[in-house]
Amino acid sequence: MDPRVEKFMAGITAKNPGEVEFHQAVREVAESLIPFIEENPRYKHAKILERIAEPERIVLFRVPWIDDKGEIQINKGYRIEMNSAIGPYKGGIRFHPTVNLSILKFLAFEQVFKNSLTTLPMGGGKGGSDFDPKGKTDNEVMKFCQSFMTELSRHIGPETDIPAGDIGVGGREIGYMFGQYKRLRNEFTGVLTGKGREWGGSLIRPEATGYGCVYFAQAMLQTRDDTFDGKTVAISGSGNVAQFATEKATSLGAKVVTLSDSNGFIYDPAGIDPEKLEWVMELKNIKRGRMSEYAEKFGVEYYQGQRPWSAKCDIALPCATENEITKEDAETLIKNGCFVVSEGANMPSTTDAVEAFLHHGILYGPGKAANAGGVAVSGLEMTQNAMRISWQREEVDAKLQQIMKNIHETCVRFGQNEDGSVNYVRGANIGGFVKVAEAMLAQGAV
Ligand code: NDP
Ligand code: 2IT
Repeated sequence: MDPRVEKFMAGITAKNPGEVEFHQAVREVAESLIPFIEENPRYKHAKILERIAEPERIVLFRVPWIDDKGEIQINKGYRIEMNSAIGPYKGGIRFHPTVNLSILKFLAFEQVFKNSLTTLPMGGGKGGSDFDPKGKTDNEVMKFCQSFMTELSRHIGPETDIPAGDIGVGGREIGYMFGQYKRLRNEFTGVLTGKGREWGGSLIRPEATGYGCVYFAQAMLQTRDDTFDGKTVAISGSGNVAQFATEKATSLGAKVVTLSDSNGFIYDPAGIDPEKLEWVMELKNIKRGRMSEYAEKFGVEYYQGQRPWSAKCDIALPCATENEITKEDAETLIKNGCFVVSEGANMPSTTDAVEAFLHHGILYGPGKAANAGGVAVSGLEMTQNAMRISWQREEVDAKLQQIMKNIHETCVRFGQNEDGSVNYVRGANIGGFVKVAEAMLAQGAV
């Protein structure tokens, strides 16, 4: 235990009582950064880390809407505008019943470092609502999105704050929110990313997070002269990130044996091939069904109420949600021979799970590096919108691959240990920090 970290964290805990996920995310970063800041007193005197841990602005609002029965429903709406030192606030919107201030602040905090790592000019933000899209009709989702955007539209804009998707927010929700923003402001602008292809969206944005997470794992494997070919992969989740991570890993010759949702996981020893994946995409994106139906359809095992980490694998790609890999899960993965973990989700590993990965020399890519492909292509969508052009699929994919390689190199530059191994946690935290810190120094005490 580093007493300097403990002192810093005591301040964070006192200022932000009860926000356990936020404390967890800040502590992980502080552990990497405080020794680095001690060596660079300019950052210390300017209290850069203390400032980064305090959102520039938080907007909290009521979201009233009318359900299909004519009953009024009330949800909470949030936007955390965390840091704008290197560009306008940028980050997703999450609709999930567990959404609260602590979760959104942890996500916004992570986003600041992640966006910096992409090399693109984007500050950090995050937003959302405790609205649960599950079981709602399209009409109800539209009514909710319109009400949510009615208030949010006052606080965002293509030069100010550009939201995108996250858990529970995909193409459908972005469409309803974009339509309402345009109607209120009478402006057709790139105020949201993840838009449809026909109205300003970028090719590869739907694929970007999952593909990017696999590209990052590929770069880590390359440091050991290894590839995805012939590997067994366990993936959690079955939403946007999990689907495209499955697609890319399979196309590189790996066998993906698990997918999950909040009810349980499926284990398919033959692998989730492209045909089965297409079925999953239809199940999840159109029918909005459950993974248990996969087990019935393809005659494989379904593990109710469990997460996929007991499945034997070489590579684990957590793509569902925060704290979904506990210390016990991490130990099980390691015992079963898993040696690569690349995080598609944000903070999916608990603090002691991360410690276990680092202790055992696992190639461990933390979310802020490994899942940065999504926001990176969002940045490319903003560029295309500003230029009023659209790039071809191959062009965007090539840029995404280059960005993930660059992020990997940054992690190596700042995270290499004396024995040549790489601590990607330290590398990502310091690599993401430097650009933001320099910009904050240049801009004075704001
Ligand atoms: P989706 O809503 O498309 O899918 C989420 C998946 O995770 C679903 O299978 C869902 O199951 C499962 N899940 C969600 N919450 C829980 C929970 N509390 N417990 C167990 N399973 C859960 O979201 P995305 O795929 O977009 O996001 C997945 C992760 O990736 C999140 O951590 C997100 O922050 C992160 N991320 C997303 C990016 C993007 O571009 N979309 C970019 C970078 C990171 P169910 O259907 O049962 O809820
Ligand atoms: O966590 C994330 O990086 C996202 N949900 C994507 C953010 C974005 O602005 O594309």
